[in-house]
Amino acid sequence: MQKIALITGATSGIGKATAEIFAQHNIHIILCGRRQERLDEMARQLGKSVKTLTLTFDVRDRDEVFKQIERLPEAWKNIDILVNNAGNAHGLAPTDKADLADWEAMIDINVKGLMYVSKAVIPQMVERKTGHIINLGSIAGKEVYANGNAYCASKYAVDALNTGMRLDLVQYGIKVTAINPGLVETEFSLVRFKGDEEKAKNVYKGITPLTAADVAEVIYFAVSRPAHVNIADVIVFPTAQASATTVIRQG
Ligand code: NDP
Ligand code: 8X3
Repeated sequence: MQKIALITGATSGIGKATAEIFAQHNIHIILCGRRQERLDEMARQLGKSVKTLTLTFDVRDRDEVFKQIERLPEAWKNIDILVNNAGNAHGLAPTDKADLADWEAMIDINVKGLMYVSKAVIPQMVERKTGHIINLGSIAGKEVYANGNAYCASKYAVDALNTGMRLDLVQYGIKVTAINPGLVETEFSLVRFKGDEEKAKNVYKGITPLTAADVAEVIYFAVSRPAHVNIADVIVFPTAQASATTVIRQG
């Protein structure tokens, strides 16, 4: 039977690459994000090989999240794989200078948004006693670094939610996996630095960062294990990185 995956943040970076690799392996996909045009284009591309459906919502909008997931057509209701990927860093500033609105955005999107989507999707997995939830954490959810403050807090929360989900849902045969990447070149740094391309580029200067496809391959590896195997928690670094702040740059 063909599986159905719901991927949040499918318009860019890791979510987009995950949708692409899932499509290559014949998994039907519910593509979620805020940028409708990008979702439409992805649905057009991936729709050549698998069935796709797009849902446009901001994960911060609790009512909209529940409304759209509850209203899924019958054929799409049984979601086998949930990829909780939507999220970003907003700002990189010390605690005393950081913008409180940025802090709120990261908690609202990375933590509360992930909670809303999970609570909307999990009941049918519990009822069917099957499912796989992939939570995108980060090395920032394993180590706090200077100026990382609220982004790290949001990813530590994802780490705790991931473990909590695994403990609570194991009785239903639901797999829960955390994928925790280090430096991946996507739109992530552009968002963190509010569109400043120079600053975004500097994050990856002198190293070969991970690509979104590198991370997507790890996600696909996790979802393609046999029924009795759960990849619980993975850290993925570029070779030049050994911790959140230990990065060997050339030149
Ligand atoms: P991108 O900026 O490339 O992608 C972020 C995705 O999240 C976009 O598809 C965006 O879609 C979606 N998104 C952001 N805010 C919202 C929102 N409010 N509602 C709905 N969707 C939203 O970044 P990445 O692909 O790098 O990031 C994906 C995940 O991986 C994040 O959780 C990030 O924290 C994590 N991560 C990234 C790392 C990196 O170095 N890049 C390292 C470790 C973890 P749209 O704008 O269309 O809504
Ligand atoms: C993204 C990786 O190092 O910018 O989660 O926090 S880092």
